[in-house]
Amino acid sequence: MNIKPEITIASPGRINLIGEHIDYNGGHVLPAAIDLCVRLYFKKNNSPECTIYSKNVGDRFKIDLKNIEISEKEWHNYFLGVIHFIEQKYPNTISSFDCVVDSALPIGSGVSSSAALECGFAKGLDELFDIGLSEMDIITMARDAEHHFVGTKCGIMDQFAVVRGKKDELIRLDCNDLSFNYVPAQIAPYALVLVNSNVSHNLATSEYNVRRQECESGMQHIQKRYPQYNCLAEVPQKVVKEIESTVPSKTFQRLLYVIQENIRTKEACSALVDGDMITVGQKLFESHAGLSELYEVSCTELDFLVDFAKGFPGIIGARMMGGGFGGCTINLVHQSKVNEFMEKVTKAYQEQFGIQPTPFTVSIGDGVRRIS
Ligand code: GAF
Repeated sequence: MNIKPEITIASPGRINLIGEHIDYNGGHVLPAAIDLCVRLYFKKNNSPECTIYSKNVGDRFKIDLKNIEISEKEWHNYFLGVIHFIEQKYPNTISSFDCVVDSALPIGSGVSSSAALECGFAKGLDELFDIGLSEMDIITMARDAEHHFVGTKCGIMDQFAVVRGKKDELIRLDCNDLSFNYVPAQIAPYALVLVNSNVSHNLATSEYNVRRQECESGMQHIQKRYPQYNCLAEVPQKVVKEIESTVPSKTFQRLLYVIQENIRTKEACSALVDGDMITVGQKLFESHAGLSELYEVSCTELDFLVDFAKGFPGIIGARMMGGGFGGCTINLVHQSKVNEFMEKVTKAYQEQFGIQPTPFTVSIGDGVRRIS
């Protein structure tokens, strides 16, 4: 399906340098939008229905605006959810339209192709129908679509980075009060290399939601004794150690990880500002160890990729990125070693798992925008 678009939107994926599984615990994260985007093409139509066509799925579906309900097909829900939440806040602002989606982002790979799609879709509808959505409307509506239509109880980091991303800047976001500032991504002489493991274990959504519940229940235990704390990421480590015997051991591990990762993120951010890239890299390795051993959201393939990076000259830091159970690792690689690393990691991973990984460099780009 091809349309002559009235509006074209570019909506980027995101990286997260450090601060994983921290957003829904009210801590600090350090994401950025990247130069890889999903493009969405929009035009109004005069038919009673809307048509969405995804070039990546190779399929289309129709939407009756009077009857927006959760679909059995997951990919429909990204669009249905966004329409539902726009209609809830700004009733009767959307009329029939056609939309074509073409994504250069690998799907299910930890670069948040889903937030890119939802935010890009909301932005396109806003431009097409002049709805007047604010940036925070787009961020929260995309997040709510994910919670209530797709079923992942995600935090707000991905949508925030997709909407507020800025070329060559990381975003230091405090997920407790949503205050943020831009931090120049001065990482030279290192480059950002992602390695897509090309595995996506189907535990991803269910275990993600379980982690969130474990943190919430751990926090309730903390608050029974210490009602003054309202944000898990900022609870002092000694408080968590005090309640160790009152919570299941897995819950204790999750709490410890969150508190340590939040501290690491702040330290990495200061090191970045000071130009101390070796410390930044070290924090990435520590973050991966926590994600793998305490938070248990890594997998054999990601652990292999990070171990390989650790032993590779010219790499100062690496870790899994995003929700986990597959997807990409993020690596800080000396610019002179990028090609050699990409070649060697491909060979080693293929020999180990019989799967071809996809290594690629990324640069930091702008957030969601109208390009025509
Ligand atoms: C996914 C979620 F969508 C984010 O909100 C975040 O929790 C991330 O996993 C882990 O840091 O991308």
